[in-house]
Amino acid sequence: MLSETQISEFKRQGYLMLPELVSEAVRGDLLSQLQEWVEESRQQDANYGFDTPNGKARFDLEQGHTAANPRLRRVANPTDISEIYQKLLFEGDLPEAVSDLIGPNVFFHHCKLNNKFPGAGTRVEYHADHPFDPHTNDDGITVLLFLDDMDEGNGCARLVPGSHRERYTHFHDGKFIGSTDPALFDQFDGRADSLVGRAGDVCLMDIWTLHGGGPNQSQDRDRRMLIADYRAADAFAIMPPAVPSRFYRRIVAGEPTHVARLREGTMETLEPYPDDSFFGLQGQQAAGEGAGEVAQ
Ligand SMILES: O=C(O)CCC(=O)C(=O)O
Repeated sequence: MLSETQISEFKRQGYLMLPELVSEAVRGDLLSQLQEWVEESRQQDANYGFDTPNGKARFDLEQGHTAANPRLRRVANPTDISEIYQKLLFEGDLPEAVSDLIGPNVFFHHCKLNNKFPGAGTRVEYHADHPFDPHTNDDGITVLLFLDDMDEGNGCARLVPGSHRERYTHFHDGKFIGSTDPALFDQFDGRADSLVGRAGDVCLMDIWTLHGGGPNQSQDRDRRMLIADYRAADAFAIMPPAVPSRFYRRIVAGEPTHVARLREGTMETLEPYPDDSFFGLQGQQAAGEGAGEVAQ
């Protein structure tokens, strides 16, 4: 599906844009499902939905969430509760494009839906994805599907080209903090590309590429993005998945294997962290958490 030129571009910059990959009809179905979850969230006042494989909350609410002003900022593994998401992520163009980059045998690792609603204060601090889920090798892709038009005004992601060839610790004082050292954020901002695009576009990102992004400062523009993590079938986790899906290790291209491929070198490993929220781990409180309280 991908040309040699596209594959070279991916290898050079650590990401590749595929414009207009997902149709308006499919996007409409994904968004209607999200809207149902937003409506349901009106009845909640703290993170909820603990029917997940590790008992952490599926639905993450930003501080300030109320019934009148719902602030559902993230849904972990929408695939686990919606067939629309399964169909898109397990069949067709997305697994095919991923296998063009990391080889014929690919498994689905997990996914999440990030909802930066207008006025959302939530940011994403610079991090790579592999340190959250280290495996025996690094052949993995994160797919970013734009569900809305995105630019800096509504908090598009920022990707640091070339950073997939660099390594930065995600630990501070011996603790996994879910981001690189905050002292480096300005430097990364100076190097980053703003991931500007239209609804339906897809970005394929190397799991070592540093990425982050600011809040949605617009008054009326949603910024909803589906994020899915895929790995080569011969990559085996060296710790349990951070956001486990009930479809974890489902083969979406090629064949399964029981033979792990190892890469040389070193890698940071982490204990499963207690936060149920990615944003909590990065130091941003969820609804129901008191001011000044440290997320555990
Ligand atoms: O929503 C975004 O802009 C990126 C989020 C991200 O990197 C994540 O949730 O892991």
